[in-house]
Amino acid sequence: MFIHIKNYVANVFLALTCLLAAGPNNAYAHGEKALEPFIRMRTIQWYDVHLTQDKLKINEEVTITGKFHVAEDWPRSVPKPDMAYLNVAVPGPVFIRTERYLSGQPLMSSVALKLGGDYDFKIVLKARIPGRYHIHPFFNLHDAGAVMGPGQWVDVTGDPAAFTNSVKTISGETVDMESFGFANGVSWHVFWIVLGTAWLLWWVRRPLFIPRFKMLKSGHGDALITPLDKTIAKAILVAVPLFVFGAYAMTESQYPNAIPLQAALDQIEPLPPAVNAGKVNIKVIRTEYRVPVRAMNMVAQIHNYSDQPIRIGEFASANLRFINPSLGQSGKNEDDTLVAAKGLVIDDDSLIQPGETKTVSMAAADALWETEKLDGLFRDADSRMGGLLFLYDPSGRRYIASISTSVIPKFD
Ligand SMILES: [Cu+2]
Repeated sequence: MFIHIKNYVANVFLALTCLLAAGPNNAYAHGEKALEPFIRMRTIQWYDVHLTQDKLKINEEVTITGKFHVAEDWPRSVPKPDMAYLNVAVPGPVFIRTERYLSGQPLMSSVALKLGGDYDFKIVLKARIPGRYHIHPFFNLHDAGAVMGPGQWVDVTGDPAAFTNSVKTISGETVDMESFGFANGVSWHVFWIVLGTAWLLWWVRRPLFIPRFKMLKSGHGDALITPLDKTIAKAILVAVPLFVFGAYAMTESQYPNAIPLQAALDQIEPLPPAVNAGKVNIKVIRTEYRVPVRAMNMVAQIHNYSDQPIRIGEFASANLRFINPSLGQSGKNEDDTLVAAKGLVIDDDSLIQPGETKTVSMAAADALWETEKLDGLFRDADSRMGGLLFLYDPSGRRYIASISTSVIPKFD
């Protein structure tokens, strides 16, 4: 038993040493794969995420646009998205966010998302510190965690000293956000730290727990607190609130029109359904994941209610994109590592005619299931998978269907 623990400690130590030795340049992942697979596949389903540029200079802006579907089959164990915050995952304050919109409306605070809704978003970032960063849009879901969108590398070059961030206040004055209020913030922190430490030291310098306990036991408890202690305590009790109110009154008179930090919840509706929404209905009958070949095999019944013949072009789940190569659709980025360009194989890939119901068997196969740690699904208490199926008619118009299915693992 003891040997066991010793080995374990040695292993942990070794692992930590390796991590440290690898250095920050090798630390590529930053939590994209950390959440349970069923959360990444069945909560926020990102698609069409696009960056306007991946090389920018200090002070230049990059706009991230994209869409996401809020899965209907939201996992039972994940709190509903009644409070969600859209942000961008970057390593530290290397950008500033200057604008943010959801479904065309300015997004100020957190937002409640509606299950089954589709939203589009737009975030504008301004480069602040040079470097090479992997940036992702992501949703912070209250009580659940961060669901990452697809990431992309961005290079920022230039002189960090040239960065400017000034805004015009409502009183008409222009302030530099990089330094505004900094001295004030530091002074308040120093003030409270000094006051708190002094009060602590005042008591710590005397005999502590055991001598005090003994005095208390022997009935000399009164001697532990001197009249001077009481005087100081009373002075602090009066002086601190007075000081705080005084400072507050000064701030009020100096900045009469201040807007407090906003704590309300934004109410933003999903996008109106696309004209062809609901024209394709997909019922997944059976899904097996074949562990050795890393293939998700789905048998699905597809009802085409539209007036156009359609074909399956892509299956997307947890930011992985499995493309049907015979269709070669959907503007994929060649160096996007999360795209399996030949990942989707369909047994009967002929057109599904208007009004037709066809049962097809699809295989989304790629090592990405494993490298993205989605194959851990079977070790979860919730082995359901979800994703978006993109279908196209001959004119290239896209039909999106959200699917959800339980998955049976196959080990042969
Ligand atoms: Cu990343």
